[in-house]
This record gives sequence, structure tokens and C-alpha cells, in this order.
Amino acid sequence: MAFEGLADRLQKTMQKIRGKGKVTEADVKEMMREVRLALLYADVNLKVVKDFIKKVSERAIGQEVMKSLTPGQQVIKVVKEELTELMGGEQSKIAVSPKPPTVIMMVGLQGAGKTTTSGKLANLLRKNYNRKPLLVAADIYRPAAINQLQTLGKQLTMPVFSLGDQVSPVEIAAKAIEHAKAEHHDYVLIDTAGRLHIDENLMDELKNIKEAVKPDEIFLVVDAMTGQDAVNVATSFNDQLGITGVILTKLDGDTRGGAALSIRAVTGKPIKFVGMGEKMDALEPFHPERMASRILGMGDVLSLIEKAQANVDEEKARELEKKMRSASLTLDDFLEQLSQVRNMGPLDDLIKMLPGANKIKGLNNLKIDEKQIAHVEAIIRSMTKEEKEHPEIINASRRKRIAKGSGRTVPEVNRLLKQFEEMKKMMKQMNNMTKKGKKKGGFKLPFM
Ligand SMILES: Nc1nc2c(ncn2[C@@H]2O[C@H](COP(=O)(O)OP(=O)(O)OP(=O)(O)O)[C@@H](O)[C@H]2O)c(=O)[nH]1
Ligand SMILES: [Mg+2]
Repeated sequence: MAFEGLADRLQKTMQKIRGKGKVTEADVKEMMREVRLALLYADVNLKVVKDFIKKVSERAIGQEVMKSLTPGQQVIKVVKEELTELMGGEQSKIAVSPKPPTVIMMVGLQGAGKTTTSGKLANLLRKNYNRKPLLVAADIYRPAAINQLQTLGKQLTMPVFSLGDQVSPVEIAAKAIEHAKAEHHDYVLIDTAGRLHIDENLMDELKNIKEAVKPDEIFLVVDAMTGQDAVNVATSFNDQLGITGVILTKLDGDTRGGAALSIRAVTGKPIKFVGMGEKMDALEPFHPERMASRILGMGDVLSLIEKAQANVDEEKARELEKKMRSASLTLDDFLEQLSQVRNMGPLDDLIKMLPGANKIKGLNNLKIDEKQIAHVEAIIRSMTKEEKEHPEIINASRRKRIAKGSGRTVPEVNRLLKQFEEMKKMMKQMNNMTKKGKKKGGFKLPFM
């Protein structure tokens, strides 16, 4: 999972300052030391780290923060804003040519993921933007390269343009565009060859293709797992060829995430998409702000669990945490939790601590007062054991029976079930975000 170590470290640091009503310069300095270490451990470029710390420190020690009523939170807000800025600020969208087709060249080193990403991008363009892409096999050097793209094309039922491996890539690209015009394709994705290292032959060929087809986008595909090397590769390609954006692949396997944080600052070119797995749907638009939230936003879960542990019976808290982490919570646990939670303080406050809680409709409306808790308890108590463990079996007639049994209405039963469902969904997300490298591929970005 990307940003694992960084997220952990930053959250611990944020935790210390979050609730503070008074923040001193020394506090900020201490915090910045930790943030600096966290970023360096995440393999973020040294100069980028320095600039970042300088900016955040200046703002954090400034009036806007120190004079505010919640300085601790303000510092965190500043860190989040600067992290967002570091990754490019606004989301950078894919080009659309006013004169179709929009031509995209995929370039990069061997094994970075160009071919796979070409397939994924075509898939995403069709699925989410309702486009009609054409894939172009312009890697004539690696044996089976053309075959690989054709196989992906078959799998996606996406057309692949190929002239075999006896025609030059420049000619293939040019002919592909003629073909795309005739067939009314609105995107052309040219999958080019990779090399082990950046060499003159590769660059010359790419420059020739660029000259011939005048692409709207040149996407450099880089492997996030290579960390600083990815940043160096991006710099070279940008200097020599000129790229319009970066696609960072294998972010599912990169636990540090340093490349994602450095590339924009070092090259000035935005990350446009990130690859999160090998499957054809594992490509996502890159949202700097969401990414920053993800990196910083998990601390609330920790504090919630801490709070639970402080107030609830130790063993039960451990059990609850385990269940929350595995999202295997049943309605019975929920009931148990409700009574525990009564001892923990105002519920509204607790719910606000859940990450993303403010974005989840059901939870936002969940203004619980004691009476409502009693209602919820009554509803759950009217369920059978099986229903509590497998709420998905609760159909319309069961809902009616439960409502009757608890003296509540069917809409109330519906609402409870929906909220419970949403809570479980959220727990799954939390679980994915906080899971410690046991399984890869858990990290998921909300789409668009
Ligand atoms: N886990 C993971 N694997 C990926 C991702 N993107 C690509 N891969 C894998 O990386 C390997 C190389 O991908 P290719 O698409 O063949 O790379 P390429 O850049 O076209 O390689 P060459 O054509 O040899 O230059 C494949 O096994 C892909 O499945 C990703 O986002 N996550
Ligand atoms: Mg390839």
C-alpha cells in the first residue's frame, strides 16, 4: 500500500498537536522535524523536503495559525494544503483535442507498465468518458510485445492497430492515425518500446514519432517502486522529449510513495493517473487533495480507538478493534457497542472522528440522542440471531415483522440497516488504509 510508512509517521506526529489550544514555535519546530523525517523515510527528494518544510513552517508560525482558536488543527490544515500543492494542487485532466482523434504517446523504460497502462487507459476512456479509443502496437523490438497488446485488446474487446514488426514505429503511428480518422476513433493510444536505460536510440525514435504525429499528450509511465529513480527518469524524459504528464504505476506495491510526492515538484509535470494493480480496471485519475487527505486523514481512526480503549473494558475494546479492522461487525456487536459507547461521551463527537464521516450521507444525518439509541436497540433486539449476523437476508416481510416487534416503523428499520451497511463499508475502507502491508492492493482511491 502506498504511503504506508509516511501515513503512519505523519499521523503520529499530527496526533500530538491536534487538540492543542496553544501551539508554541517550539511545538511547530518539533513537529516539522518529525514531518521532515517522515518525508525522507518515504523517499521524497531532499530538496523537495526542504522546500516543503520551509513553506509549512513559515505558515504555521505565522499569524493565521497562532492566533486562531484551534492552532493544532490549523497546523494540520497547513500541512494538508501544502501536501496538496506539492502534488500539483488541482487535478490535472487528460487532454481532449478539438480536432479528434486526441493522440497519446505512452513512453517509458522497460517494464514500467506502458503496455498494461495503455490497455487500462483505453478501458477507462471508454468506460468513464464514453470514448472510442484505438490502441496502437508500436513496439516492434521486444518479441511478443505486439502480441501482448493484442491479447489485452481481445480481453477488453478494444481494437488494436498493428502493422507487424517489419514496419517502422513512425510509420505505424502515422498510419494508425489515418486509420483512426477513417474509423472515427476519438483517442489514439500509441504503445511504444521501452529500453533498459535511457539511450539515444530510444530518444531519437520517440522524437521521430512525436514529430510525425504531434501528440496531444506524451505520458511518461514510471514505476513508483523505483522511488527516486522514477523522479530521475521523469526529469530526463522531460528534458529530452518533453512530456505532458506522468502515469505512476505499481502504487499498490510501493509502501513509501516518495515518487508521487516528488515528481511534480521536480519536473513541473503533473501526475495524471496512478496504476493500482495489474487488472485492467486498476487505473485511477490522480487527485492531489484526496491523496493528501488520505495520507493525513487516518489519525482519527487511531484516536477513536484510543478513546474506546480508555473508556471501554480493555478486552472488549481489543475485540471491537479487531472486528472494525476486519469489517466483520455484526448487528449484535453494534448493539454491544452502542451500550459501551454511551459511556464514552457525546456521540456526535465520536462520529466526527471517523474518517470521511462527513462525506457519508447516512452518517451525517445520524444525529443520535439517547431516545434514538433506545429505538435502535429495540429494533436490533427484535431481530433473530441469523438476521443480526447476516442482515442481507432481511427482506421486506422481515422488515415489517421487526418494525412491529420493536414498536418502530419500517422506514426506521430501513434507515438503521442502511446506516449499518454504510458503516461497514467505511470500516472496510479504514481497514484497507491502515492494514500493515499484509496484503497488497488494498489501497483504493475514490474514483473521480
Ligand atoms: N502491481 C502492479 N503491476 C503493474 C501495474 N502496472 C503494470 N504492472 C505490471 O508490470 C509488468 C510490466 O508491464 P508492461 O505493461 O508489460 O510494461 P511495459 O512498460 O510495456 O514493458 P516493455 O514493453 O517491456 O517496455 C506487468 O507484469 C504488469 O502486469 C500496476 O499498477 N500495479
Ligand atoms: Mg510494453
